[in-house]
Amino acid sequence: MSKTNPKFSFVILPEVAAALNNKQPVVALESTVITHGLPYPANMETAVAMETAVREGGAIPATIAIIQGRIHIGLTADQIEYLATRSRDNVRKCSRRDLPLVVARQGDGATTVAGTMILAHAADITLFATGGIGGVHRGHPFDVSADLAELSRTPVTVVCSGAKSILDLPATRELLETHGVPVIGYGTDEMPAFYTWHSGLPVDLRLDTPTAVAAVMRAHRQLALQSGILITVPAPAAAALDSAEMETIITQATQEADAQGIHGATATPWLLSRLVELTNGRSLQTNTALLRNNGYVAAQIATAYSQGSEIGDQ
Ligand code: PSU
Ligand code: MN
Repeated sequence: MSKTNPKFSFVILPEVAAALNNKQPVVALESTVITHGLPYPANMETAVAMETAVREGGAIPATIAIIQGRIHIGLTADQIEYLATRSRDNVRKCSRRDLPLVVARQGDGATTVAGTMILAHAADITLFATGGIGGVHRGHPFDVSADLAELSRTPVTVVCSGAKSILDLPATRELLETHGVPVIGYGTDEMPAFYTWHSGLPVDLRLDTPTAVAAVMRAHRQLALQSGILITVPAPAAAALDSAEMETIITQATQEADAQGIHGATATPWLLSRLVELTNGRSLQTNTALLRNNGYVAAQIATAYSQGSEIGDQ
C-alpha cells in the first residue's frame, strides 16, 4: 500500500496499514541496528526475533528502511534478509540529513534512531523500540549524535536501554535535559548503560507498568509538546554484563578508535564491532537479548496506549 503525506510518499506493509487504520498498537523498529549494529547472521536473527517479541507483546511490528529509494514502513522477511546480507558500504546509515540523499539517488538506506523517528512519525506510529540511542562521543564533545536533536523535535516515544558507555553518558544525559526530553526509567531509578544496569545517572521518573507509561505519553500529547520521550529499560538480568569489566574494554576500544582517526558516522559501528571482538561475543548476546526485551516492553506500552485513558483521553 502506498501513502502520500504532505512531505513524502512511502510504502506501508498491508498488515501495518490495517493495524494503523484500526487503531491497533504498532511498534516501529530501526534498520541501522541490522546493517551497521550487529554482524551477520545475528543481525537477521535478531531483526526477526524482535518482530516476534513485538507480536508476543500484543502489537504489530513495522521495521523501517529505504530500499532502492523507496521508504518502507514495515518490511517483508525477504527485505529484512536483503538488508542483513548487504555489505554495509552499500547501505547508507540514515539520520535526518541523509534521507533526501538516499531517496534522490534511489539507494538503500538504514534508518538510525533519528531517521526512524522521522519516518515513524510521518506514518503516525507513536512508539519505537531499539537497543541504544546515540549521544555525545567520549573525548569529542562536538561529535553529538543526530539522535539527540531528533528527540528534541519529533514526538515519538523511544524504548531503549539507554546509551552505551562508549559514549560520554553524563554529557548525553545533560543534553537530553537541555532538549526537553523526559527520561523515564522502566523499573529502574537509574538510567541503564546498555550492557550494564548502572550509569550513576538518575532518570526523571521511575515507572513500573505499561499503563503508567501510556499515561505520560497521553499527557505529553495533550500538551502538544513536539519533543520525544525516552523510556529506558535495563537489559534482562541474565544477559547484563559487569560494569567494571565493560569500562576497561570500552576504554581500550575508544582509544583504538582515536588512534585510527575513526569519527563521525563510522564511529558507532566501528566501536560496536570492536566490543564484540573484545568480549568474545558476550556483548552480542547482551545486545540481542535487550533488543528482544525492548520490543516486548514497547508492544505492551503500545497496547496500553491504544486502550485509552485514565487521564482524560480524547
Ligand atoms: N547504539 C547501539 N546500537 C546501534 C546504534 C547505537 O547500541 O546500532 C545505532 C543506532 O541506529 C543509533 C546510531 O541511532 O547507531 C547512532 O549513530 P551516530 O552516533 O552516528 O548518530
Ligand atoms: Mn556518533
